[in-house]
Amino acid sequence: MNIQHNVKEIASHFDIWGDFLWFERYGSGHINDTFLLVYNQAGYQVRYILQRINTNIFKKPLELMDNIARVLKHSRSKLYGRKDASRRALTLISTTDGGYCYTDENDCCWRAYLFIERARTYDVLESPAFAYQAAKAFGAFQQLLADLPGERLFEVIPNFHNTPSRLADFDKALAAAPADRIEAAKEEIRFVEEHRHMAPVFIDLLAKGEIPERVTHNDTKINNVMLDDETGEGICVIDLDTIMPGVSLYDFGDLVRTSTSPAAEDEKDLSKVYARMEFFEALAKGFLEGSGGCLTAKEIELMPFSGELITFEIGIRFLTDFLDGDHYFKVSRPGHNLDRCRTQFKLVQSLIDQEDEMKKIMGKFVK
Ligand code: ADP
Ligand code: GN1
Ligand code: MG
Repeated sequence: MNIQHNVKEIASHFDIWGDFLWFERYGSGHINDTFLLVYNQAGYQVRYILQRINTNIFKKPLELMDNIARVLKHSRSKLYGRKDASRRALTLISTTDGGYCYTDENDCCWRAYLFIERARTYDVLESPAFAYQAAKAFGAFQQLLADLPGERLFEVIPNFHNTPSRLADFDKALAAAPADRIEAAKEEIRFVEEHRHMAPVFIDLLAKGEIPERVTHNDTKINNVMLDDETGEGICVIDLDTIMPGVSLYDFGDLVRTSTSPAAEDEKDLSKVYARMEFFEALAKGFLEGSGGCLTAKEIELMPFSGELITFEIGIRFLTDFLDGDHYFKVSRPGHNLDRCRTQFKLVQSLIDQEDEMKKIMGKFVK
């Protein structure tokens, strides 16, 4: 879906001075629409990010923005006095009437951020050094959220990482799916059946109090952290829409899902999809260091399994959307969601096959 927006007019509702020069679509996210804005401010080109929040998915954008504002205020308090604070935490731009969200005449909700310069995101990683840096930043983010003051954050999408509930959605979609889609996905449907026992592991442990509920990011895919162009350091965690109460293992797992394979999430050649153990090692080291001792022994023990579980969960979500007619994730070709599902399940298998190796790697970090 490629909706045309009057971006310049929408941008005029934010507190940005200078002359609007141009804009372009930006990023490769599956949910929101992101634009880069460029202004002339006293002879300098200054950039901003403008985003349309997808309100089909995020039904309560004001509560969502309230979560983000609280987290950013907390980050800022920890960065107090640092010259580079505006590169280390997102900075929201107020609307001209003092809010954080502008609602246009089509009821679309918009927000704007300062653009973080001299840093970038990667969809696929080429070096374990980057995996280490990215995981360290997400680990530090986990630690930062551990003492977020105030009441429980708003649950932006209930059951977001409740794998059994994702499985139930899949069962419903399968029951209603057209025969041609079921036929196209028969191998993947079988994979779900063979692995459905994995689904409840984290939710059950959470219910039993064996792993804690925390404030978590919930979308720690590798292109949601900005790495510094010069040093490679993970300087800023972005894409904060899904911050809410959750399980930290899903955050570590999503790093495994999106960093260990050398192939894109929608790669058609499945021989290119497999988990690289040197990347797993870099991720584990970075996440443990970054989180600064805030994880429990049980959470650490389950880190190898976390990549398997979330990759299975996201594969189920892509498959569900395929069976359901592709309404949730943005797609740019027929069968796109099925291709994505296939890479996920190939990666799940590769991770399962190397679970002993992952456990051995963890032994290097814990006594
Ligand atoms: P989505 O929910 O669609 O994934 P993101 O918030 O992750 O949206 O933004 C999409 C991309 O835009 C990111 O991967 C990143 O490359 C870029 N981006 C987002 N916010 C900023 C920012 N403040 N500064 C620079 N680049 C950004
Ligand atoms: C979506 O917005 P983006 O592209 O960062 C999705 C995640 C999935 C991811 C799969 C709100 O993330 O949950 O893991 O696609 N976000 C939402 O790539 O559903
Ligand atoms: Mg993103």
